[in-house]
Amino acid sequence: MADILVALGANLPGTEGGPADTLRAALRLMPGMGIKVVRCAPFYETPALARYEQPDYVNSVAAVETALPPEGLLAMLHRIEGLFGRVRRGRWAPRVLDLDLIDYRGLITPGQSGMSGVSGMPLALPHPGVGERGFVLVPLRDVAPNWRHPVTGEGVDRLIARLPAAELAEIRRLER
Ligand code: A4P
Ligand code: MG
Repeated sequence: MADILVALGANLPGTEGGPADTLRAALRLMPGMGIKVVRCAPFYETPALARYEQPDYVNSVAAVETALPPEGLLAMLHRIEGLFGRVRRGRWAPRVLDLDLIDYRGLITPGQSGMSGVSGMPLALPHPGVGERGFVLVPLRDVAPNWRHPVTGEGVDRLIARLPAAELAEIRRLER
């Protein structure tokens, strides 16, 4: 059962090369940090959802298993981001690596409807906005086709069907 989901995103080159190289390197690192990658979706190139012009993202979603509790897992994900030189420059700024905890066994935290964009914000689960973002939902469906939004109960297919066709058309699967 794929019940812990981590979204990966990158849109700046880093020490490993381009965004796809960074994502691959991050996935390789996880097992050594107590995060077993059970399955990973293909990589997708997606236009940046941003307030200003920035490079396209490479996005994916991994189903993982871990003994870490949710806060411990998020802290570990932040550590991995740090290893790749992630600098927090503000909400929606371009980044070398973004690892978001999308769902942890259906857990719903009180602040989940709020925005997470402030550094040091408490854990928000499910990740705010997951239900409306093609760049998360499309790879999420690859690894967890039966996933339902923990708050609304809507299935991933239905959430994707609601997205604008123009947005979906711009999510391009990359060869690995
Ligand atoms: N935080 C709380 N809950 C969580 C959680 N479940 N997962 C806190 C991850 N982080 C969580 O995160 C901000 C704060 O949220 C941290 O203190 C963390 O502890 P951040 O990664 O520093 O900031 P952010 O990612 O810029 O903010 P935010 O609001 O999480 O943005 P998103 O939602 O991650 O969006 N366009 C495309 N095409 N693809 C993308 O991947 N990503 C973003 C970032 C914007 N546009 C994009 C993409
Ligand atoms: Mg993030």
